[in-house]
Amino acid sequence: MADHGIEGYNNSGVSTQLVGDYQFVDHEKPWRYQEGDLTVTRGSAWSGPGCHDGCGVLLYTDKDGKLVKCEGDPENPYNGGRLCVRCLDVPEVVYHKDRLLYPMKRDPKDRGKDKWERISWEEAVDLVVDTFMDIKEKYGAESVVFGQGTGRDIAAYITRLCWSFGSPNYVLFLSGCACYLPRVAGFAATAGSFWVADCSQEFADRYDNPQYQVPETMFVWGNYPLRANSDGFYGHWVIDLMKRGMELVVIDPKVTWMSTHSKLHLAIRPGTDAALALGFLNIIINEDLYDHDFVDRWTYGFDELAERVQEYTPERIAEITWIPEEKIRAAAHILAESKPCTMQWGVAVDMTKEALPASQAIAACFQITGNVDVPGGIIAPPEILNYAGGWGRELCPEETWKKRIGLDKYPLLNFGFQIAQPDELRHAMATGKPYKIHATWLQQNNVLSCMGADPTEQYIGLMNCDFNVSVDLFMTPTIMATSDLVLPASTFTERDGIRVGDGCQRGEVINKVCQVGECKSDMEINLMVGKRFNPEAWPWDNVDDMFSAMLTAQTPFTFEELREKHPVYLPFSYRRYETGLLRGDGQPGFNTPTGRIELWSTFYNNAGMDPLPYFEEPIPGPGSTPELLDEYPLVLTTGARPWSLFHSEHRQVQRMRDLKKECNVYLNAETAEKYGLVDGDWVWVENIYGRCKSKVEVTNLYQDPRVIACDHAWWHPEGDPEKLYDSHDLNVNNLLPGIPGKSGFGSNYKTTLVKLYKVTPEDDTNGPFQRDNYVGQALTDRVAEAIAATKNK
Ligand SMILES: Nc1nc2c(c(=O)[nH]1)N[C@H]1C(S)=C(S)[C@@H](COP(=O)(O)OP(=O)(O)OC[C@H]3O[C@@H](n4cnc5c(=O)[nH]c(N)nc54)[C@H](O)[C@@H]3O)O[C@H]1N2
Ligand SMILES: Nc1nc2c(c(=O)[nH]1)N[C@H]1C(S)=C(S)[C@@H](COP(=O)(O)OP(=O)(O)OC[C@H]3O[C@@H](n4cnc5c(=O)[nH]c(N)nc54)[C@H](O)[C@@H]3O)O[C@H]1N2
Ligand code: SF4
Ligand SMILES: [Mo]
Repeated sequence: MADHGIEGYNNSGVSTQLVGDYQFVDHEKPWRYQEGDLTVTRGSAWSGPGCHDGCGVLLYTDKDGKLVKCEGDPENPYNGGRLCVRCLDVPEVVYHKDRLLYPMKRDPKDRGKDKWERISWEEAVDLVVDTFMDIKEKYGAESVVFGQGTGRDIAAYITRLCWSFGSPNYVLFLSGCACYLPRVAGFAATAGSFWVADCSQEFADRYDNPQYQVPETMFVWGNYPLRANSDGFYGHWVIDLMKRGMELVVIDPKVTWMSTHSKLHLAIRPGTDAALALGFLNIIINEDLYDHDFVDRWTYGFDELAERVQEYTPERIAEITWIPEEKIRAAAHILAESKPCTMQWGVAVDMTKEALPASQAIAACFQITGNVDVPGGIIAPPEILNYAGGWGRELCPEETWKKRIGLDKYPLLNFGFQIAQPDELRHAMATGKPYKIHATWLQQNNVLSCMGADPTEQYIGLMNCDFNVSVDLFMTPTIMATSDLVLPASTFTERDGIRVGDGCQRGEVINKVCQVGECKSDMEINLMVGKRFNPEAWPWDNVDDMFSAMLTAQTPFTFEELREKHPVYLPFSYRRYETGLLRGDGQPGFNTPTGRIELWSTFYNNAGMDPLPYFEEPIPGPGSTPELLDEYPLVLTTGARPWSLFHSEHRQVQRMRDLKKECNVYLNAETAEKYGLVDGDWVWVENIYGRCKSKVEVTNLYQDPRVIACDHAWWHPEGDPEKLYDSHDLNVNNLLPGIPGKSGFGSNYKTTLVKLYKVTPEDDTNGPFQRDNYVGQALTDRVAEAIAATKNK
């Protein structure tokens, strides 16, 4: 991992140029050049394996075309030569013996058995096309689901495949879409677009740009940027800024490197972030610490917000969040008094049931203090290539579009969202209601081990399908359990590509330098299959032509031109709400109906939701179900990112596994002693929904004895395929019911109530997914029953 010890990124020495509106680095060498015996290719690392960033890389290949090393590109302003261990060691991933190398099919009656038959690409494509087209004819295109995982490089191509096939059911099987979308919605609802911390990432000359100003303070909220590098935000920018004088306030139940280097660490009770933000607003408004001029001129609904936050007094918020009142007050003052103050937030904000009002409340803290669209504040990135939300929505016929699963229950989905609601879709697949799902296409998604809440219901739904296709780099528990056909995908070193979404909107190119087995890139696969579904929607002869078409629709560059110029940046300026650059109609103001930041959201109001932010106690939890505390006394958070693993990936890669050996549950010494546990004990972590196995790590990082944490997405690639690599025992999502927030967005991935007990030889497995034992009906009933049962005790 690029470490905290190394020199901060300094742009001196990298010169930049402007062409038309675009700014780019003036490279001395071409995009591919020779260095001794090795060929060096400049490019980007945007997946696979997974990552949200796509740092600038130099890929070194030998005379046989073999990748020998991957280095950070010092001329790339994004990462300035730095790389994480997962990129530095990417040759081990590329040439790993467990890579899927060719298409394989299996008889559907052998699902769960390691009985695969190698087939040719022609046969594989015929099989997909014939089966999907047959299902479409018999049951309608909506009965085929297209699912992806997190923001690896697939959204544009899988949406186009889904919609050009005619299905409206494109999905991320993540309960309540509880990653990124709630935060996007929280900002979009109030300020018309997504906003991010300004770390100078919009300028090719970075911190040297004369317009830029270093923030006085950054709030790091439910995110650990050094490890996660999430959503196009390179974590080490935070350290670059700390070296330039910026201070931190960290809101995280865990002690981290950042929290120990912060001015203030608020060790919050998981799931109560909305309450904390509303508490900040209460203090900032009641103590008159907000920016009057900005609020008067540029916001809408301030009085209503001021009234709403009166119920969230600092005393009450201290009780809810388990943060001492004086720390809450101190943080609110830092937030309001730092000029500028910025905020980098993460998935912990999305991973509570009422995530939309949480995001809205946090956004408001930075909006009413005048930190919007100022240097070093929070900024809305201009979009170079706007395909991240999907490509080609018009290809799906209106009649079928109306059948998108979840629309009837969650009207918000109609307001700019183009996905199916994942929990409703999971229920539909298990129950056949409102209609039966017959086939799935899963690309970059190991749903049974990582993404899906309630993996048993997810499993039942997949098993109910006639035909499941997966596209992946490696065999996974999901593929072993449920797939009938698997297609082998390329890593970023084996493919061409362009970066089309997520955060900092620079134009980047991914360059192919090697070939492994018969692997093909996701883009090539989708182009091949898409052409057969709907030739008019996929008119290109090859992927480079497809990329050029995407580029020239929105920029002046072809793929070959971008290859040379990569990375390119759009011009960027501040206070665009004054200059009319934030709105399509060129008028000053924000991109909202009132032209102001809507603290009282007309958008939410129109969607039938509460227009103001609020807090609801997570269920189950100490605030909502205190009666469960006797049996389930511990608050559990899950899935804090480790350095070397990206979700369920990397466990077969020895170097990465050496850095993270097992699925751990983390407890402090007091808690461990109370339950008679020591380091290395295997325990069951159990709640009212289910249980999973984890290895105890006694740590002082969770200082509150009531709070513990567990890793997510675990399986043992070295384990028995027919026991699904222990996935069903190790998956903490067995404890997560998948009940979304009122809007259909948000879900409690990071908060529940559990107990711990030792694994014994007599009781050491959940067994396989239990189709027969599964209750099957909505899990809400199970919660109600479980709570009723404890009440009756
Ligand atoms: N190495 C690696 N990088 C990744 C990923 C990966 O799996 N591995 N996954 C990628 C993906 S898809 C995402 S969404 C991002 C997510 O990246 P982050 O947003 O950083 O998410 P986490 O690491 O899950 O959690 C961040 C911090 O929130 C804290 N936390 C836990 N519960 C709460 C809570 O209730 N409130 C608050 N305020 N804090 C809490 C955790 O202790 C942790 O330190 O990372 C991306 N990057
Ligand atoms: N308990 C708990 N669960 C969580 C979370 C948590 O914090 N706690 N975090 C959640 C979040 S935020 C997210 S976004 C989801 C993520 O969930 P997913 O994104 O579905 O992650 P994975 O399960 O790792 O599945 C990704 C699969 O894609 C494959 N892959 C990687 N790169 C490529 C590629 O380029 N092409 C192809 N075809 N395949 C590729 C990998 O080998 C892997 O099998 O997990 C969620 N799950
Ligand atoms: S953030 Fe890390 S893993 Fe992701 S592209 Fe950059 S170096 Fe690679
Ligand atoms: Mo995510």
